[in-house]
Amino acid sequence: MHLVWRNIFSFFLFCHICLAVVKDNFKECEQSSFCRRLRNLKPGDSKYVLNLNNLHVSENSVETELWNSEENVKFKLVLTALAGDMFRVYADEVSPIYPRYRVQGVLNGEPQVERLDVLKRDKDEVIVQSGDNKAVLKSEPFKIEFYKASNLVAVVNGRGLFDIEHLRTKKSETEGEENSLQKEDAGAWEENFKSHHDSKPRGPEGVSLDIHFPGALRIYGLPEHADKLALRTTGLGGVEPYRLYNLDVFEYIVDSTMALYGAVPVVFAHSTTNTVGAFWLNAAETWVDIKNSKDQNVVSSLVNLVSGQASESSVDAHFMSESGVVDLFILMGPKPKDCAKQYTKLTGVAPLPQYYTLAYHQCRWNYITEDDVTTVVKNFDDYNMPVDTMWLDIEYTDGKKYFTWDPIKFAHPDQMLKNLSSTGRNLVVIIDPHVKREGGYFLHEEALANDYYVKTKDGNVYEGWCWPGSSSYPDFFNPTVFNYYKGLYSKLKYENVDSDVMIWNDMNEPSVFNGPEITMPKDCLHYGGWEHRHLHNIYGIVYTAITYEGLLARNPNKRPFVLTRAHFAGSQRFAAVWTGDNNADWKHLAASFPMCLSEALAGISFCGADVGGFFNNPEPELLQRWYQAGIWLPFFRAHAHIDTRRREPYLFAEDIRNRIRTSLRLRYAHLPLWYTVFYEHERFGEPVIRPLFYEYPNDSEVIDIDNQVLVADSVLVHLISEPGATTANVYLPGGRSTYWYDIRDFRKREGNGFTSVPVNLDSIPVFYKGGSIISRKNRPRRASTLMHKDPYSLYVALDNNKSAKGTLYIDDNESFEYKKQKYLYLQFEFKNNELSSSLIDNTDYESVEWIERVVILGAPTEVSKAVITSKTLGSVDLETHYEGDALIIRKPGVCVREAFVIKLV
Ligand code: NBV
Repeated sequence: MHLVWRNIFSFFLFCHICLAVVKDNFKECEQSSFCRRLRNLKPGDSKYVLNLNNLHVSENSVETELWNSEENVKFKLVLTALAGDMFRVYADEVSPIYPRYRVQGVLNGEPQVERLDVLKRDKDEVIVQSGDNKAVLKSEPFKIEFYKASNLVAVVNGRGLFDIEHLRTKKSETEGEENSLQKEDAGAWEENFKSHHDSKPRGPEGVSLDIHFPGALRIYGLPEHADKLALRTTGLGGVEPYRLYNLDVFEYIVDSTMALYGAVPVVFAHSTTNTVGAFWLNAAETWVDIKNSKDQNVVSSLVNLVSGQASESSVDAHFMSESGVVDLFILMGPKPKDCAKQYTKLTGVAPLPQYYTLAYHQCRWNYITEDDVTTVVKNFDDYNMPVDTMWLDIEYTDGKKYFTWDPIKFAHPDQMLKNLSSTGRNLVVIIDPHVKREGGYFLHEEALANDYYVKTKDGNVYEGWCWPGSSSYPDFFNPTVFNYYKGLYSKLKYENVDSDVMIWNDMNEPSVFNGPEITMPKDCLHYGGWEHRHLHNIYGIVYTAITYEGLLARNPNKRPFVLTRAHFAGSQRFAAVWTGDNNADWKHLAASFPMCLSEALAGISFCGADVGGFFNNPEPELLQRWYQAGIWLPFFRAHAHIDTRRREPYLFAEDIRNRIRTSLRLRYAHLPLWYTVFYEHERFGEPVIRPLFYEYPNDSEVIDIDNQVLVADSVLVHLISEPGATTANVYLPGGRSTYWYDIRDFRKREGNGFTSVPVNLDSIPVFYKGGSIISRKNRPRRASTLMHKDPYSLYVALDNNKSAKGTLYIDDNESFEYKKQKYLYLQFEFKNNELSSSLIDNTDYESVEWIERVVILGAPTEVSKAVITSKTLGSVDLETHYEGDALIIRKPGVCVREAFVIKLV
């Protein structure tokens, strides 16, 4: 047996060496029996009928019987109105042979319900209303239409693809299918499925549902895929449905609907007049077919052309899951902002992170000794490049036994941590879920003794193969294991050290080298007797919930930082994510923007991609462009595979070093902005980075743009993802009355759509939006932790009315005191030639930072001086001068905590 595993292990390593995604290791829909079955459902009249004679009405919901008329099986269907303009559609079998799995722990608490009124009720149709939202339940064929005011925005079962496979009726039929498939394709996953049948004859239990979005031009969502932001039509040209199944895919390819490490089953259908979302709460393997009417057959467009009929655009989404119940949330919008807030209302937001976690992270597989770590940091210092956090990959452990340290290379972790924190630096170490099966390893022994591991279908401890060799996997769904594992983080606590070790969770899909599709067999058993198939996609989020809680229990005064690879809806509450093992090529750099934008729309704003590319060695131009772009994604970390050449930025020639240093400093200068936007994300539930359509929903030109991000609504960044670029085709939105200021020279441009902007190697196009006020800290430092008392510079970018507004959030950068009103949330406003500040909330934080400079972009000409007025300063004249088109006000000298007015004279 061990020999077999060893071979598999060598194969796995070989795969890393040959550096190509092993596409055949992963299923296509045809090879997954449930996907094949559900995808073969034919559109048409649904066999499901709602028995509206039998309707139970409560204050917030209606409940009725749903009947599969062909197989005579009864289901119950509940439609509930939720607070914040949402509906929930829930359907489950009335008397199942076995209960179906209902997802736990993903929602941020039980959703708040809203009043619902029945407007009409007869045997064919029931109309309910909640606020200005309406739902119409139709009996036969079964359908639910959703209206925003009088506009039809979504139709559940519009194409008749709703199905809940009844456990018993189809068993023999499916077994036939399984057998015939095995002849065609004896994939390991099918073996698993078969053995599942042998052990526990639940039968097929797939769930399928289609949603039609009339009027929609595009649909977004369903991270994680290395694909464009706007989802494409599947089926066409053999494009596979978007697959949601958390998998460890080596060197993934871009422009693909293949599954990756994370799965967030939410979509947003968008038109210039309306946006509506749908969240499919299901933790089993899921595939989603998308049809954009724009891609539908040319013939029907021609027919319409001839007949003079304008065909309305629409999008269809068809969700297919292997098991579970139907639990669908319709987010009624009507704008992208509303949908984003509705979704975070359901699944939560990212808690405000510590300030330093928004700064630069330096990682590599691996920094090999404590001295190595010290030397790298020293080099950053010597070359005047800022860095906040050093990362240790798996080699820091004693033989891949997590919660231990290599006794020789990392013999003094406390000392290492002290050294780091003495210069304001922090440490993150990796902790993976697999446990080395080695006698004497405390974790393995305790897990064995206490029966903590996931079991095989026969009830034995499941053994898989991962980095440490033979490994087992704790069953984190068991509350006892949850609490036990949580407690382990106290082992990484060092007394008398200022900084806490933070955590990177990897391989938590879970990755199993010799498992089907490099993961855990679906028939493995979890707490409560649930098979792995039902909850696969939430193994990773549960693991990160433990980490978050473990860090919090270890130090209740410091905000935890966790980075995770596997993720699901709601992961934002516990961890940041990165896009996994990308490659050092231009296409992967290009993919980083749409991938993180998609995550951000799906609630997971704290996202980044390995700067430089994980596999392979980036050419210097690529590396520079990656830094220039990476500083504008929320999570900013450089990382590299163990086989790559060292590429810490100070190792390069002077011109390259200078450009990377400039990028790093630009990130550090904008940390007050990032911190403020993260605070606002926690408070208001909007994404930290946004695609253009989010802020400009009425503009049909922007619906496919995903090479630009907006930081909140005020900074626009255009990615350069090809070598040798001399110009960039930047889309400046908003129309002629919207101004965009190039941050390099403060030149003003109008929002006229596509604009050719010259570029050289020194920078990529970045603009401040006219009408915003951005707070920066421009003094270069070695680490963000050393910038706390540094003064602010305010960049006031005027709009066409010569006014601007902006916010700034300030607190102690690390603790939870802000929850006790110890913070400042400031509003700056410029109008009538006056800049003023005021407090948004009646709170206080004893900030000593002051304002050292105000830069006014698009400033009035012929200003000769400025006068500041504040309580402590009284009235003082300030020096002003012009730099190009910008007016600089030097040294206002006022403490940021104090209200002030600066008048231009
Ligand atoms: O722990 C090693 C790597 C890590 O560096 C990378 O960031 C993860 O995505 N890990 C995957 C395991 C194997 C990578 C080939």
